[in-house]
Amino acid sequence: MSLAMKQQPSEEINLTPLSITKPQAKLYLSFMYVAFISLFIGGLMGLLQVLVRTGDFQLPLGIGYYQILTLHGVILALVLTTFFIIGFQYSLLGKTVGMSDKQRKLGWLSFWIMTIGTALTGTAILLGEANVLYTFYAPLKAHPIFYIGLALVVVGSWIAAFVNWHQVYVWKKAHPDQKTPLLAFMVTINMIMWVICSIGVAVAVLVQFIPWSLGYAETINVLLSRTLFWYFGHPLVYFWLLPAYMAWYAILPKIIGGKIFSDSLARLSFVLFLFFSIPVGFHHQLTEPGIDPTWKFIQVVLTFMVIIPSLMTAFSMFAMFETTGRKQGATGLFDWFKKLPWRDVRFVAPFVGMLAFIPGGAGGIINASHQLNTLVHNTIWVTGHFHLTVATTVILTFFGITYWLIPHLTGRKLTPRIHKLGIYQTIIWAVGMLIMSGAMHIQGLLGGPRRSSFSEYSGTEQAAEWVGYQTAQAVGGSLLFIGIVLMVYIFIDLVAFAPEGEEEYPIAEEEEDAEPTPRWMENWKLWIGITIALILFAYTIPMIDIIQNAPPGSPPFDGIL
Ligand code: HAS
Repeated sequence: MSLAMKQQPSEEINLTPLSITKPQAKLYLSFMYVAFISLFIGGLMGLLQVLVRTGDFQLPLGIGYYQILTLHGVILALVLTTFFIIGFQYSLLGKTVGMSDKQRKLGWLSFWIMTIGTALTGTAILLGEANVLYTFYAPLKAHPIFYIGLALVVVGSWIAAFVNWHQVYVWKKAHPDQKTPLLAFMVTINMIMWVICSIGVAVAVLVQFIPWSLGYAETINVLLSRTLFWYFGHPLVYFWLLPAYMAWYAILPKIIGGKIFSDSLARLSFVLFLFFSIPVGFHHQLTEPGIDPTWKFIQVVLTFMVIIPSLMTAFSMFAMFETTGRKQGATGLFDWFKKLPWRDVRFVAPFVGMLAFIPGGAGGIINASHQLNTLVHNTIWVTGHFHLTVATTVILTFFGITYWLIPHLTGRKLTPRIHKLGIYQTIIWAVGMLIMSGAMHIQGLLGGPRRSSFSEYSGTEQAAEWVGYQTAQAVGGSLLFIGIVLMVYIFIDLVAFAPEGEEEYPIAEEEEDAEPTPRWMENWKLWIGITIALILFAYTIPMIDIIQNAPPGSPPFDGIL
């Protein structure tokens, strides 16, 4: 019997709905500290990369390009995101369903395990012992500490997932007749998706990479390791996206003075993400030999299914903006647009993120189309795609959250000065990304490879064509670094220097006359059952094939220089 089931409701459970205590705030903030330190380190590496790729800058002190590229990818894509998300989600649950002292202590355990893991992985990279990039594709081999550190980050995040589910479970026990608050429902889904998908990378790391890097296994099944990675890697991108969607669906309406457009639609889109995020990893391996084309085709079809909940989200956002504007007196077809709070950085930053997702999402649809993928795969177009999606849509939404979450947790005010600085920060980010990501997309279409340092490729004409775009990327990347410095300054101000006061934790409500959300929306057994069935359908036969008909395994390559 679980802990919660043994407890009596209410008194012993120590629910703290709708208020965040100081010890809780300390836990949530700790995750944010790691996230913002990561932002600075990762951003600095990004700046160095774009400078190297102009051909006019050399890294000092024998530092290798692939060393900083690995640090950039790991620290931004894996560490910054995971820490921000877990800290944010803890705060969402603390606010909507409450957090007991026991849960908070387990929250600290998750924090420390993740932090130790990050330190180990970071050390391996800094020592030049793990030049394997964030996807750590075999047969590139890193020091075992790199993989052990990553495994610890995953284990810490699982503890966070179990704490989150326990928080919701305890609340549900105490409120059996009420629907789970929307944000708590969304966190539950995101963590179910995360745990199911990260089992793939955990198996790859524990069963394949660690024994191989320690020398216990001579060779590695390369295709199996990549397949397990992408079983994890695609849902990973939705693990980043869904917290941004949480803010779009359930927080932005409050900021713009509106209501949630549809609670049921929001929940349904999250359930669809759970179904279709995982059985689609092959769309990252479309050019990979050794996977039967039928199964690639099936996973491409499933990939097109995962576009639907994003289209539902786009519809929902337009509807929410329009209804809010009309309630505030807008008339005509597009007047509501003018009613949006254009001076409120808590709105502007995520809104620019949404705008970026229009080309970012369209690029994803291009990537997923098998024939077009052959044109863009392994080119820097893909890098352009993910700088629009994760590094703009997601990160600008996270910045938007930072403007109210941090002062709420530290008991300070978002001053007009910081507010204005935030608007400049958003503009700088948008312009920098437009230049950098735009140049990456074009250079990719001209054949420019991704994951590569500056090279003249023995003076070929085609490579000479790319240099102008690489210079443009350096201009955009430098603007982005200025954006990072501004954001870190804003963060420090909100943590330690802004005047004391109260900042709202904005959680939107439903319309008074909203249709009730159907009870079957919380049929967890059904949702998890369908998810597992889809995964088994999409992966069982190709996995057996990959294992049974594997070519000889590969001995390790000790990283790239
Ligand atoms: Fe992707 C590669 C396909 C979304 C991240 N993607 C990557 C990689 C990353 C990444 C990191 O099929 C590189 C991995 C690596 O290192 O190799 N991606 C897709 C598809 C989608 C998609 C189909 N990706 C994302 C998101 C990411 C992300 C989200 C991060 C957060 N991606 C691919 C494929 C590859 C790939 C292939 C492999 C390429 C290769 O060959 O290597 C879809 O989910 C996209 C659906 C999105 C939409 C947009 C909806 C728009 C919305 C905004 C509405 C705006 C409003 C504003 C309301 C259909 C919701 C109002 C505006 C007014 C004007 C008022």
